[in-house]
Amino acid sequence: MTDLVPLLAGAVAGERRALARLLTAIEGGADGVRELIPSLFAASRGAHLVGITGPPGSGKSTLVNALATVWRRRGRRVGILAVDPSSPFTGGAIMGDRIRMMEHAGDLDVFVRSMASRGELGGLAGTTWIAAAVLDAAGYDPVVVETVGAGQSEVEIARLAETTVVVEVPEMGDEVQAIKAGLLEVADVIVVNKGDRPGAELAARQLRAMLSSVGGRITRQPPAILTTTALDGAGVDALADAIDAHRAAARAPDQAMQRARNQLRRAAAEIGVRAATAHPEWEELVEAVAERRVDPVTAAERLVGLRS
Ligand SMILES: Nc1nc2c(ncn2[C@@H]2O[C@H](COP(=O)(O)OP(=O)(O)OP(=O)(O)O)[C@@H](O)[C@H]2O)c(=O)[nH]1
Ligand SMILES: [Mg+2]
Repeated sequence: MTDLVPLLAGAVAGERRALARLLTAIEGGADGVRELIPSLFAASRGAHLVGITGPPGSGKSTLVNALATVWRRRGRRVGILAVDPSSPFTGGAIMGDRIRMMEHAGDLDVFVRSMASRGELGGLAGTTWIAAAVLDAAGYDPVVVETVGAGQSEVEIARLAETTVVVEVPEMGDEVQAIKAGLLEVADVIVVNKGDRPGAELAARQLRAMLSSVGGRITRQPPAILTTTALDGAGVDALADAIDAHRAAARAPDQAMQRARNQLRRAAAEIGVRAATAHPEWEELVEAVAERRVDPVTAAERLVGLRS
């Protein structure tokens, strides 16, 4: 088993090479990752964990790049994880992200990493959470996680972030209704990017009207709705303000509890599945279910030790 603790120590001491190697080990689901988690938890410096999600091509990477510029000006060290859930180890989106983030290439206080995760411990969301914790321990704050807002794992990543920014574009049109539920669930800040295109202000107004007409959001503040043009930086200062301002709200006890609940639920689900599939009677019970001798619920309860 690889001992990753020395790499963590190096990353905490500011060694970029150690940090990069550690992230590679995490991405690849190395054996030592599980044992690293308690040290990682203890090494947290309390970075603001920011999730940026939204449809493909809405300008998330460009926006993160522009945000990094603003945050650097404010003296922050910025850690960025661009998560590509669809295409592990392929060039496309990852190369694109690298190019878009090139502006910060010579800046030691911006760390950009693309991840196509295959790790254990909760799949994509679990691995991303661990990688984000590494960047936190290495002294980056904020730590920004970019994901394409398409599937369940992305929503989960958003749930783990303290502040979730959903990036939309002016042309969303009828999509507005469709995205309503998802937006309400995860967004702390909604950005209509590509503000240089027609309809951006209109789209922002529609979103505001829509969100104010929806009740039931009792536990959280309504999201701020902003317009940006990531390409030239218009509105990006205000976006950074909104994200920074949300940090305090995100750390209110009820919000922290909700995030902890989500984390624990996800970890428990993952561990439950792992325990079940590693159980010596797994194959036997699979057969029994296939032959309809046992129902799947009873079998699962037996596998996780809830029934003998
Ligand atoms: N007109 C205009 N184009 C933009 C703006 N922001 C980004 N783009 C362009 O939109 C395209 C997609 O930008 P990305 O930043 O890669 O978008 P993304 O959401 O990260 O894309 P994926 O990671 O592939 O989902 C690029 O060609 C950008 O140059 C903007 O404010 N205005
Ligand atoms: Mg991107």
